[in-house]
Amino acid sequence: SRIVLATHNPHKVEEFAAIVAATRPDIEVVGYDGPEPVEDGTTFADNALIKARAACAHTGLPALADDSGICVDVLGGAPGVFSAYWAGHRKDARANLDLLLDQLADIADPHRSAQFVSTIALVRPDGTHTVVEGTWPGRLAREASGGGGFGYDPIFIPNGQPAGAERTVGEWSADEKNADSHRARAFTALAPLLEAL
Ligand code: ITT
Repeated sequence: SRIVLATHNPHKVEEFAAIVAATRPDIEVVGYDGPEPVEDGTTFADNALIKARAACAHTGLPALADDSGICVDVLGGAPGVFSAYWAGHRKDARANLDLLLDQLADIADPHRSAQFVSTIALVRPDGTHTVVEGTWPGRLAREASGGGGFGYDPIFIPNGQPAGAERTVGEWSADEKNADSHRARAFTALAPLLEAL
C-alpha cells in the first residue's frame, strides 16, 4: 500500500524511508511536493494534523506527517513547536543550536535535561485520523559535535549510553539513530495501526 509523506524536510524523508523499510517493508512511502500549509498550531499534534490533512486532500492518498522538536526542561519545554525557527524566520540549524546553547549558558542547570519529540499524524482519505507520539529523553551537550543527522543532533546526548562514552546524535550513525530515535519510537507506535491500509 502507498502512503504519502507530508514533509518538505529531506532529512525526515531519509529517516522515514529507513524506518519504514526496516519495520513495514510492505508500505511504499511516496514523497510530497504539494502546497505547504501554514503551521499555526500550538501543539505538535495540531501541526502534524495540519500537514497530513493538506497532503491527503491534495493527493487522495493516506498521508503521514511528522511534527517534531526539542523540548528543554529548564526552558519549560521550549523550543518545542518553534524548534525549526528558534533563532529567526529562516530555518538555520546552526543558528538555532547556537542560540539554545547561549540560553542554557546563562541558566544554572547541571542536568541540562531535554527530549526530542516526534508526533506523527496519519490522515486517511475517509477523513479519519490517528496521532501517535515518540519521545527520546537525554540532555544537552555544552558544545556541538559530530556532523551526522540534522537540526539539534550535534548537541543532543540520549540517555542510556555507557558512562564516559556518551556521544551526541551528531556522532551516531544513521542506522543507530533510526533504531532508537523519537521518530522511530513514534513509528513503532503507529505501525500496528497501519495494518488496515
Ligand atoms: P516539515 O514541516 O516540512 O516536516 P520541518 O523541519 O519544518 O519540516 P518541523 O516543523 O516539525 O519540521 O520542525 C522540526 C524541527 O525540530 C527541525 O527543523 C529540527 O530543528 C528539530 N528536530 C526534529 N527532529 C529532529 C531530529 O531528529 N534531530 C534534530 N533535530 C530535530
